[in-house]
Amino acid sequence: TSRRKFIKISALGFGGLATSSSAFSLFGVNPFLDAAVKESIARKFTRSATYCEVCFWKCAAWVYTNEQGNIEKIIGNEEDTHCNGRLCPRGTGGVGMYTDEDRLKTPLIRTTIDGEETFREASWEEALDLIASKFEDIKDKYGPESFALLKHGSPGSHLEHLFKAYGSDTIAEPAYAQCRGPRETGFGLTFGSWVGSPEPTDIRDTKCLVLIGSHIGENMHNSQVQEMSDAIDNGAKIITVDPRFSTAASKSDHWLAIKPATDMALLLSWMHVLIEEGLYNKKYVEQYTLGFDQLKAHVKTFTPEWAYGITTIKPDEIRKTARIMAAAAPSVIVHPGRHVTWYGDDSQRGRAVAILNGLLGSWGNRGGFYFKESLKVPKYPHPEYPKPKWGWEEIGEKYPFAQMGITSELVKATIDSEHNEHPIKAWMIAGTNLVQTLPQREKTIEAINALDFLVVIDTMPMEVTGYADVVLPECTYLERYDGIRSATNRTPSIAVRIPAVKPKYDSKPAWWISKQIGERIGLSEYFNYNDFEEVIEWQLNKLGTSLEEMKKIGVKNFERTSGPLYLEEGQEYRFWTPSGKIEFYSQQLADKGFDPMPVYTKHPEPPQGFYRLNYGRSPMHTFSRTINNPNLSDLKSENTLWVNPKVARILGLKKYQEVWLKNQDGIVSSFSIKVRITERIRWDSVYMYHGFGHNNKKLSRAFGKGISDTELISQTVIDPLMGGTGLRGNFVSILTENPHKNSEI
Ligand code: MGD
Ligand code: SF4
Repeated sequence: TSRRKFIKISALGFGGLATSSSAFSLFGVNPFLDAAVKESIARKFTRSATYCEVCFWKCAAWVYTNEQGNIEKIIGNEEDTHCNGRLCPRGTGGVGMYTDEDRLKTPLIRTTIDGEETFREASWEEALDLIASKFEDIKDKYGPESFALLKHGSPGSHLEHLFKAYGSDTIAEPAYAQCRGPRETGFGLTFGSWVGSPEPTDIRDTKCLVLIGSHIGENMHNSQVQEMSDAIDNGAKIITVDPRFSTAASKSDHWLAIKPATDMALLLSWMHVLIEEGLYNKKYVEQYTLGFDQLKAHVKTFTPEWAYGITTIKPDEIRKTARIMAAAAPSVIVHPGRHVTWYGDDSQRGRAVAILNGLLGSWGNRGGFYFKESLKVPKYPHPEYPKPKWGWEEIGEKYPFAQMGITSELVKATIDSEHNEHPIKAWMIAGTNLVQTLPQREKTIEAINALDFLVVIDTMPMEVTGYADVVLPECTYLERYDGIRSATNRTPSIAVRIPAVKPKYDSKPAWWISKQIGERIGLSEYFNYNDFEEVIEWQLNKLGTSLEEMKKIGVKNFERTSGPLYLEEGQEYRFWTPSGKIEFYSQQLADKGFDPMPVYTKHPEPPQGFYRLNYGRSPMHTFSRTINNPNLSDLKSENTLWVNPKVARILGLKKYQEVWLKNQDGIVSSFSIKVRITERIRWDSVYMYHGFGHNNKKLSRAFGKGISDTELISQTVIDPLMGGTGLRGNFVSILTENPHKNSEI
């Protein structure tokens, strides 16, 4: 049946890779290799341990290199409890990040030749000297706080060390305010604990999984996808709430095709049913929660009939699904989602999801949320960091529940730095393609233009590198050491990243770059090692192992020490909230003038002739970083525009017709996109995969392929609790004539 096909998501990907690239043809279906084949591989090839950097799940893997020193393949490390020994298709294709001939090859410095700005190649010596002099200049003129770091992924931690040693805590990453931040706030306020990554969702043992705009399967978070297919095999009920018939929806018992932007009404109504029908987990609620009576009164009027008028989901369907959850409770998961910056009330929606889980008693129970554990990797000794006079917390608007730097506030403060008591004058960008990642692109560019200095560290010539004063080519994860991966799971594990090959071209690892800059600006004592290998060795020794051992095994698993995975029957338990209970009613919110319990707010709807711009992940790609990867681009080279047949009829659109999009503010897409006519999307929305539509011509495979959703996001709604950027309130009209006919892009 179609439910079983889900498992093949990964098999499909591997199959595709096997035929699409000669490097993979030999061992394309790697997760299923038998022992004999593996042994013969081991004899022919050298293997080195790594963990994947194609997304941030960090699955441990073996990299096999042949006698000529070329990487032949990457396969999952069987001992890794974090990924169960399997990689997703992107991870298998990760070698493309190394082989990509478009990679940055040498440091570049902006210069003007004949009145034209261009890059010239430079030596590392020259580029690093220049950067170091800028670090000194900014410090002398404004203080170190005025140099900001915008980062993502492994390079970020090395550079964060440099910045903190230098005296700057003006640091932010898009994975917070443009991604997971709101759910962390919502769950933090309710359970006193962040969800974190990976989510401690006990999907393997669940009886009911509820996905709200979270499309596991396309959102290829390896072990979650594996656990979800196991859960399906075990007969778990899947309920998917999505305006789009996602892959997860196609495997679901119930697909609730909700009207976009109305999820809060559904969540409140589910609470209403659970409480009014007495289906909530009474023992659990009594023992562990606070504010049930207030919640009961609060949701009294949120009947399924009320929600129907808002969400377009039939009252019967709302009741039925609430009863399914209750029947499965406490082995039920209302998934917190991952990319949750949608409509600006996202932390409150996170709260609603958390409260629903509280009513069902899923937190701390088998098949719900387990108590996660990780190993603390000891810090390599260094002098204390100086205390910055100000940092990300002082910049821009104040959000009382923000716990990390807010990228968009940093951008705003940079634009405004002339009139700002906390001026931001220079940026280092590492591992994030900010121009393609933050909405309101013109603001990011305006901020960049206002800077005294911009250095970008990347592996590829991306959109953002084009704006830099200095570009530093980092080598890929396959060519470098990085910090120890300590995974947070049912049981702790660590994994190491050892270079499988020498850095190609003139590229260098971020740890080396940080050390070189640090030494040039008098911070040598923070970099008290010759090679990062020494740092890892020291840390591994403290953890009772060694680099030598880890090179052989790649991953080390540890026993739990924090106690059982789940609550024992009736166990006393103190949650990390002020009251020690799961807070249905949040005094913390009330004290700061926010709604202590979530409320439904109506969000703008598409004007006549416009459709809501909905976007999500492609299983073959991670944001914009993989689109040019030769292996992954082979599998999916461009995005398409999902359009409902009704809309196609009205507009006279044909299958695969080329169209352009224009948003509510008159912004027109740079490139065209092909139409995919499908019932899988509601008539009031269109959908596309995120990450495409690159406009850097240096990306030979990705340039001009498909449309960038980010480019069309000019309206945002900011989450007042933590500063998250709500991205889903944009509307587009579909143009069938090329709007750029007379202009060159
Ligand atoms: P990418 O666009 O993939 O993701 O935002 P980003 O982190 O900016 O850019 C990653 C950059 O890192 C690329 O330039 C890549 O070449 C570079 N890179 C890859 N590997 C390395 C390396 O080893 N070293 C260095 N130095 N650089 C490397 C992600 C962010 O985007 C997130 S987390 C989310 S959830 C949001 N998603 C999202 C969305 O779905 N839609 C829209 N419109 N915007 C979004 N923005 C957010
Ligand atoms: Fe790599 Fe896939 Fe794991 Fe992400 S989920 S780390 S891309 S193998």
